[in-house]
Amino acid sequence: DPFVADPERDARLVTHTSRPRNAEPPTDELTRAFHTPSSLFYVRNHMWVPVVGEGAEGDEHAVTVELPDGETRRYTLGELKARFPTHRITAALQCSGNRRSDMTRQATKTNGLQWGVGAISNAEWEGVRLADVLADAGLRVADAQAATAVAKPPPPPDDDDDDDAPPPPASSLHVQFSGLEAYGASIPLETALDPRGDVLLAFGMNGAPLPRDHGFPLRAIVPGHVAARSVKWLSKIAVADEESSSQWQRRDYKGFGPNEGASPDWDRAKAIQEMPVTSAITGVWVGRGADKAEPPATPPPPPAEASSPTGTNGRADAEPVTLEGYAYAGGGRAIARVDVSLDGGKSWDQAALVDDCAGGKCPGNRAWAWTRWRYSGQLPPAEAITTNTETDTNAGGKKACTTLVVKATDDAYNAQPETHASVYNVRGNLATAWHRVRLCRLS
Ligand code: MTE
Ligand code: MO
Repeated sequence: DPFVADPERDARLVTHTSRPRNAEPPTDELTRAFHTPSSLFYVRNHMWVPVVGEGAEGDEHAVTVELPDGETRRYTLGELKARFPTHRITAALQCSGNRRSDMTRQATKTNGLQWGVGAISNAEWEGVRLADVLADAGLRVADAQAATAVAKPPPPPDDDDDDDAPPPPASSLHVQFSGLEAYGASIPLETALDPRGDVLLAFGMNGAPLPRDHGFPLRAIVPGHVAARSVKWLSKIAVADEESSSQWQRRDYKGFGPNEGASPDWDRAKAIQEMPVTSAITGVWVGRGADKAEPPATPPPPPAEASSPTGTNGRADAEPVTLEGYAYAGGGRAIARVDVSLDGGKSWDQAALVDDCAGGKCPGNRAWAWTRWRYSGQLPPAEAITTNTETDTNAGGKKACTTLVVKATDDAYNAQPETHASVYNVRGNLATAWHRVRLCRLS
């Protein structure tokens, strides 16, 4: 049983499967801190957690780097730490399946773990730059380009004594990562070499060595990209002329047209790399005191329960309400604006952005972190609730219900789709539609 050696986990995590471990932070704790405590950071394991001895912090763990010509170079962790400059970045990781359960509920069946809003977390990562290590291992972009040129048929002869055809771009090469337990994925070499891309071989998380669940002793961190590329328990890095052949590169983490149904054309679809913009509501407070700057000491029920008969507390008059949550855009794009609606999308207002990366709070070349947001307003009174609201008589009493909505816009003016149906794919990937929470009150 390869799972017997899996680490102890925080009891607060909401477990989807325990073997392998897949769990997300409870919604009411998800955005309590800018840096998700490592013990609450979501866990997405496809297999068991490899056992690596304590000495791995030094010389007992090594990563092998293989260049396109087949040359290899081995680096112990101790050597990586000693020979390369250390970098720190704050970056969110988000699974492509985050909010998949919303897509299932609002569109139709999806295959995969039915994550809530918590397959995302934010941490400070410490490590060395992949680009520095590749250069040290002997990778020269020109060599790399020549290596692929050899693999391609020669250009047709032409009559002028012109220059040779230009070498193929570095974009035709990929960096393949392999983990100790056989997971693998890849990124384009261009991503790895982007001087502002901050791709790390990370050994630290939130100021401590990586916890075992998060890749001890070494993982890739590819900020702004789907977390599936941030391979944990990293043992091999290969620069090659094709993507990783793993199912996680060639199959699972792709998106499809909403028409493609249960048997999409896997080979035609592009592997997910940079993430689109998304946001979610993680807390709702209703009633007196809800407009205070600080949330009440007793946390409210998580949003999933805000719509259940027992999860309601207010009366359906005009009442203060406070919402909070996160917004995140991939590719290092910053969050420009967060729009909130208290009436199902009829009218909108802007949330305050809680996190601001000024003052060295989010080290890194681009906006890799999430942005938490907060909004206080007045719920529409019951008599004003007509469209986009529902009356729920199931619970014995009459309830006036409204739908709280959030959507974010990034600094390239990318916005979230209104519906999950419009981005439906059988894998339930990139479920980034407007996040809706139904809120019912006694009337
Ligand atoms: N790396 C290895 N070796 N094995 C895995 O199962 N899961 C990937 C990625 N790297 C995985 C992996 C996926 S799909 C995600 S979402 C992230 O790790 C999750 O990282 P976390 O568990 O640190 O949150
Ligand atoms: Mo994932």
